[in-house]
Amino acid sequence: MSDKRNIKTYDKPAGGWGALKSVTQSWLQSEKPLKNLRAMLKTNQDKGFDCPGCAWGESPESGLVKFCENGAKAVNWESSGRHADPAFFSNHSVSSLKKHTDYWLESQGRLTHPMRYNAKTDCYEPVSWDNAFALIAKHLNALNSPHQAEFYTSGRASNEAAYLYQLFVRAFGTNNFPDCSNMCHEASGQGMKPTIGVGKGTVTFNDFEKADTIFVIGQNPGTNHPRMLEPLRDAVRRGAQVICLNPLKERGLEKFQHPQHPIEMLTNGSTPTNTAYFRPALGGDMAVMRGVAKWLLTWEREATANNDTPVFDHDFINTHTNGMDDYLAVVDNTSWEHIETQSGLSKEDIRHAATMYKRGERVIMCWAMGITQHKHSVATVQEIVNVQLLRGNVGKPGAGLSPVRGHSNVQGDRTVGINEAPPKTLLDALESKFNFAVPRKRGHNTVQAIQAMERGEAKVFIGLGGNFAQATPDTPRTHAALEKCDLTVHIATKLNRSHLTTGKDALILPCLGRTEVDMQVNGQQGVTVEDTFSMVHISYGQLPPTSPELRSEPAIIAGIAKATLGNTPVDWDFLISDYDNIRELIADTIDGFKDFNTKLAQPGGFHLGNAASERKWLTSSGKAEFAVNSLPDSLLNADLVTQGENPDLILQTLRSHDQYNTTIYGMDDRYRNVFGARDVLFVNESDIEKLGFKDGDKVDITSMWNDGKIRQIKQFMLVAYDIPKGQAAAYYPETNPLVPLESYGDGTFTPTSKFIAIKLSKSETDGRIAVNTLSEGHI
Ligand SMILES: Nc1nc2c(c(=O)[nH]1)N[C@H]1C(S)=C(S)[C@@H](COP(=O)(O)OP(=O)(O)OC[C@H]3O[C@@H](n4cnc5c(=O)[nH]c(N)nc54)[C@H](O)[C@@H]3O)O[C@H]1N2
Ligand SMILES: Nc1nc2c(c(=O)[nH]1)N[C@H]1C(S)=C(S)[C@@H](COP(=O)(O)OP(=O)(O)OC[C@H]3O[C@@H](n4cnc5c(=O)[nH]c(N)nc54)[C@H](O)[C@@H]3O)O[C@H]1N2
Ligand SMILES: [Mo]
Repeated sequence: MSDKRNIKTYDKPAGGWGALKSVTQSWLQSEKPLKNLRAMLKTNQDKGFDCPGCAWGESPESGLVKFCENGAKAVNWESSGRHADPAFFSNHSVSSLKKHTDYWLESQGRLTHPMRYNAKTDCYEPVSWDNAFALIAKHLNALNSPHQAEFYTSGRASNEAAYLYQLFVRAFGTNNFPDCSNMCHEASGQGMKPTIGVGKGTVTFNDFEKADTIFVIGQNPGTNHPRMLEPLRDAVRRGAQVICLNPLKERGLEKFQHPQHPIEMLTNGSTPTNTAYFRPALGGDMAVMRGVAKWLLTWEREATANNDTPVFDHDFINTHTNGMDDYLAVVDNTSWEHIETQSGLSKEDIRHAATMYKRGERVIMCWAMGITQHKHSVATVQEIVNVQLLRGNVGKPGAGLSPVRGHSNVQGDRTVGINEAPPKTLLDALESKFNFAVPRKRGHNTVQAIQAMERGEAKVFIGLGGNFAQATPDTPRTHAALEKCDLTVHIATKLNRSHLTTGKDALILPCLGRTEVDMQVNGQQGVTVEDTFSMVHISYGQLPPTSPELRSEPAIIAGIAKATLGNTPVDWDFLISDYDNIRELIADTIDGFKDFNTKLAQPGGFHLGNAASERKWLTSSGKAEFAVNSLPDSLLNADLVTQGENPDLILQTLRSHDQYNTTIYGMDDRYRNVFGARDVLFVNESDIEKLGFKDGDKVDITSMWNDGKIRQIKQFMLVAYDIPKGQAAAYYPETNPLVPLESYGDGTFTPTSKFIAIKLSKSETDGRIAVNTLSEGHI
């Protein structure tokens, strides 16, 4: 039976009335509409709080309303009036909670009390903070080696919390810092560091106003960075070019109408934000960029022959770069046939993109998960860098590289030391300041942490925020790995599935959210975050805490540290009595934070500095390096190629408009015309037919890998969609059971969430499954 329920047309532009309606709904559902409205108006304002949504930076102009639809959802979600309190936990055993969807779990509201799992009753029961800390200390101190514990961080933790956490963990003795960045922009840092000397974006907000050309590659800002649409739209208005590379025609990039521009709303008009839209194959962007370089080289040679203006920026190349000739040799050696097959674009399409690129004098290239979650992501990032270097588009106003970060402080967390492979300079600085033997051994990233728990080597898991069990690949394996632990601890705001994948002992430690007032001995505290443009600013919570039992993240970390290590290497209580004390330590040990507390007084915060943006290259040669990488022969796993196995489709996993990573706000994806469902698989109509199915059929999806394991999710509805042939798309995290743990990026260990080879089969029973049993149905 074909079931086309609720898949209807949404032809309105991004933003606009739809966004306003959605914001209103999230307000009302929060059950605290008036209080939250007051908080909303403080979002991203001076003396207000930093939006717990994405990492996009602010316009330096004040007075603008600086929240967006999805920021409003994030705020309302955090400041929910509902409570998952001790009574809730005594009514629901862990086994019974596991039967609910991720959406239902978080909808139960804010966690209010520290809770300890009791295996006998299969329930979480209240525990005092002191007993919780003592239990953690007992487990940690019983380990044979500090490397048997894993300390996860999600990207919402403030600089102060993250710094205290890394200090505690390193004083305990390990660099085991798996973090969400390992699954996110790892490839951006690893691609840029050896080439331009810094692992962060080189542009600031103001550069967007000066650019004449902006590339948006593998990113869906309409949903994930809505405030980015505004500078894109402004750019188009002043005649700049915006060039999108995305296999899907994402609504926010196609049309855009801003809810704060009433005239546009009334006329339902919209300004197109893209001037060209290219739809490459999944993983095809390196080939696209190689093709762009090939055209530039062709034109450069023609220009030389005809004595025309050169295409390359020779002054820049001669003064600032190294290795161009070797790079141009691989460009020459890459065939157009190879480029066309792998990119999914024709030589002519790429000529179009290259022409637009060449026309720009100041070009910014932005990218996100469509670039970083592939096997060859580092090489792809480096190819973007190469193309930018050829025309001197790094380190001048209006030009540069912009990996647009995800979580609101994921970049800051790395800056202050959440890093399993820390630079020597950081470790040396810590060692000289604190006088303890800092661990030098490289720690575990996310994939290695799961493998260590699976092997039984890692026995304690502590999560500072996030939802490790759902965000990570190979879901059943990851769950089993977590459940093998002696102790799992989650510092969290809301209940999620990670809390239900319990070790023998398990704790949930509820913390204050970014929106809440944080009172310590010396009064109300602010915390700092770093946005995607390396701007650091302070954030003050506005709402009263959800429960008097809540503690701040720094206070919880200090509590764990003191119970485990005593008052070494620092006086933990003193540090949290006033977060200025923590910031003093950051100022002394982390680059760019000199006079931290003083600088925070500047409205809008301060910039951490970026050497590459000043054309200072912190590489071993002292110059920007062209990277010489060959285009992969095939993007498919080599063993599958050898065995001659052909997938039905290549799947990318992505976010709907109604979710924040594993937090599901609702079951709609307005811009993609899906309402009331997440168990859908977007496929090109002709592929549906070719594979012998009909639009609306239910299918089981199996991924292909080389280890003989069967990874399958069931009962997904086929949706005929405007997607290139051979591709499929479906929502994360439901699709994570399909991603093999060993399928990760070269050098990055980032799961290849945007390139999964799959086969489809008709589901046995074809009836509609209840939406609220979704997650369980698939695992
Ligand atoms: N509201 C909201 N905001 C968020 C988040 C959220 O979940 N909800 N998450 C936050 C986080 S942590 C992050 S990292 C960011 C994520 O921000 P995005 O990277 O925008 O997130 P995805 O939904 O994964 O979208 C990937 C985009 O890349 C395209 N794509 C996929 N594969 C390829 C490819 O091979 N090549 C090209 N050119 N394009 C490709 C997809 O079609 C899609 O448009 O957003 C942050 N902001
Ligand atoms: N298949 C697939 N998998 C992916 C991705 C993908 O595109 N496809 N994307 C990857 C990416 S880019 C990322 S960043 C990761 C995200 O991975 P995570 O960062 O681990 O996941 P989130 O869903 O952001 O975490 C949500 C939980 O954080 C807690 N939380 C919220 N606010 C706070 C707070 O202020 N403090 C604390 N302590 N806890 C809080 C809540 O309890 C909530 O349930 O997922 C990755 N996984
Ligand atoms: Mo992310």
